[in-house]
Order: sequence, then C-alpha cells, then structure tokens
Amino acid sequence: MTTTIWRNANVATFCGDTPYGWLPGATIVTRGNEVIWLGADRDLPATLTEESANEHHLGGACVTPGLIDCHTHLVYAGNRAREFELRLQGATYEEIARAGGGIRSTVAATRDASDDQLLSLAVARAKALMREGVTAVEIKSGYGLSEVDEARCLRVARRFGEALPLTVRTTFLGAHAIPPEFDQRADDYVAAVCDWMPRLHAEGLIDAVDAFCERIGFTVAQTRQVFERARSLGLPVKLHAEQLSDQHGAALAAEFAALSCDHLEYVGSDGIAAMASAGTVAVLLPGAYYFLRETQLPPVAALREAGVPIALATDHNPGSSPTLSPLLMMNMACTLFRMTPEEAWRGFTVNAARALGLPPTCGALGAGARADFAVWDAEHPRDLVYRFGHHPLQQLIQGGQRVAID
Ligand code: DI6
Ligand code: FE
Repeated sequence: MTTTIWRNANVATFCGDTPYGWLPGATIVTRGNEVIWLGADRDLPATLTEESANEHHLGGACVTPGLIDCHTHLVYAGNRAREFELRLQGATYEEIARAGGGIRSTVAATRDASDDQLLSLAVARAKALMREGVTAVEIKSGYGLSEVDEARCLRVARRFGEALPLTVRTTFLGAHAIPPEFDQRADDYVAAVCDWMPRLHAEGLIDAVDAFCERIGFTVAQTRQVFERARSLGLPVKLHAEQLSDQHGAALAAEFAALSCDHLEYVGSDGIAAMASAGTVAVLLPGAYYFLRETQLPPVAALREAGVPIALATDHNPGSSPTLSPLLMMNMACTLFRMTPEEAWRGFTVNAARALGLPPTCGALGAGARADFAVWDAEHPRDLVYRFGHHPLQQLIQGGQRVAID
C-alpha cells in the first residue's frame, strides 16, 4: 500500500471540540484508503517521510472532509420544467400531484428509459456533485414503483460504485407515490412494496428503507407496515416526514430507531422529542423549501435545543429540488434557516455520515479516518458557505486517491 504525504494544508477536521476542528499548518498522511497521521507540519514523524512514496504540497489550501450528500433521488429520466411553469402560473405542487402529474410523470419517463440511459443520466449528475467535493452519496429509488423498475433503479445506483470513485448508499423508496396501476388502492400498493422488499434485499440492493409519509403520500399506518417489513429484514429506516403537513411521521420513525427524518418543516414538539431520544438525525433540505416556495421554516432552534443532530442534503430530484450544488445548500441553510456556517459544514460531513449509518471513520478527518477529502480555493470553510455560485474545488481525494472528474 502506498503512503502519501499531503503537506501545508489548513484542515477543518470536525474532530474534537474546537470550532470546525480547525488545524492550520497541517500535514495529512494517507496509506491506502486511510488517514494514518494528521497533525502540525512540524510534528511529522521522520519515519513517515522515509516511508512515503508521494508528496503533495497543497500551498496553504483549505481541506475539509469529502462532502456526504445523504438524501438524493439521482436515478430518474426526464425533467419537470413544464411543471415548474405551471407552478409559476399558480398551480401548487400538491394540485399537480393529485392531477396525476408530479412524481407520476417522472415514473413514466423512468420506466421508458433503458438501464444504460438511466446510468448515464445519473452518472452525469453525480459528477456534478463531485465537482463540489462530494465523496459519498445516498441514492433513493422511488421513480420505478413496480418491482421490475425499482430493481432496475437500485441496480443502476449500485453500478455507480463501479463507474465512479464514489461511495454509494442505496435506499429503497418504493413507498414514494402510488403508481397508476394501483390508483385508489394504496393499501394494496403498500402490500406489494412489502412483498418486493425481501427479494430486492436478497439481491443486495437495499441499504435502508424510506417512505413518503404525507397527505399526498402514505399514512402513518401504511408507513408502519413498510417499516415493520424493513425491521423483519434487519434493514434500517429513514422517513420523508412532515414536509407539507404534520402527520406525526417523525414520532413513528423514531419508534423504529430511524437513521433520519428528512424535510421536517412541519414537525411538532412530539416528533422532536421522539427523535432526540431515538438518536435520529434531522436532515434539512433547503433546496426543496426554496423551490416549492415553502414559508414554514423547519424548527432549527428547537432541534438544536433538543440535541438532535442536523444534517443537510441536496434532495436532488426533478420535482422539488433540481439542484446539484451542496455548497449552495449550505449557503441557503444559513440565509434561509439561520444555521451557522459551522452547522452547515457538520450537516454535510459528520452528521450526514450518521444519517446514512456510515462508520465513524467517515465524515471527519483524523488518524484512522477514511481518506476522503476535498481541497478548496479558500482560506477557511466559512468562506465556502458565504459565497455562492463559485467553483472553488481544487482537488478531490477519494480513498486516498486523487480523483479526475471529466
Ligand atoms: N419529497 C420530495 O421533496 C421529493 N420526494 C418526496 O417525497 C420530490 C419528488 C418529486 O417531486 O419528484
Ligand atoms: Fe426527497
């Protein structure tokens, strides 16, 4: 295994109690895909210098852990620009969904696309995320909504790992919307989703299970059935909870020790308390809040006070958050949700790792961590949150290797 030295960096480690885990004038030593030493340049042990095969000088650049986008719907075909125009003329997201548009229109386009088309569309999107420092991504299914098409989308997500130097976690979101062939038969559809799950899991396609618990999605009782099946298979759960209304989905998810509850604009104190005691992460999604012109803010202060870890993600999807910019999401989390820049960073690193159930070696930098990091044209991580619409990434290192993104 090759040992590599990365000298002269200002590193936000997100380890320890200092703000950002800030360590200026630092050197990182990697061996294989692991960080084996991280400390002040002057303290670098001579034995490591002798052992190293490569040395890179980072010229005082800012280094952070690779970003983890813990909530995306990257695999789909088509787009919803026409729906965007309709919404600008006054139609609401819920009205469009109830009229058979919305998620269902993306399902139709996705079913029509070949596996290779789905893969190349998704790879192009993932590369855009990587250009903003992403080294790990969660990918949900949910635009197939039949056993065959959900399996296709999950396989495409798995093929990412081969196509790109990117860590991928897959989430089965069969309970995203009711497909046309189950119109008015939500309970039958939920039974079908539960029936597919063991076979998809046996094929190794599922890392976690999610559902859309909402007036235009699934009830708490239906979500519970999906979660019970997940639990019987030993799979962790997550939930799209309280995005458009308070369905008390967060409390249900916490009952199942969910990894995360996502969106949460309408979550009440019961949901927050339940998440706090279950150790469930709150994943806030400023892109969807902004794009749907939501006015109900997620209760950041109450989540903070209850000690619920807060993560952020792009929620990339064609209907409610067609963004591929984690840095813009960090900026929006501060301007719109009044989070601090440090909270925004923790939201895309340490807390995002936790929302995916990744090992503690992911999302922070220190000896023993996975060697996933981003090198930025910036003096400090706060600069990257303050600016928006820039392209500040200099280098991306995944598993100790420099990544070339074409
Ligand atoms: N909530 C969302 O914001 C996405 N899915 C969900 O359950 C939107 C999906 C879409 O509109 O296509
Ligand atoms: Fe989502």
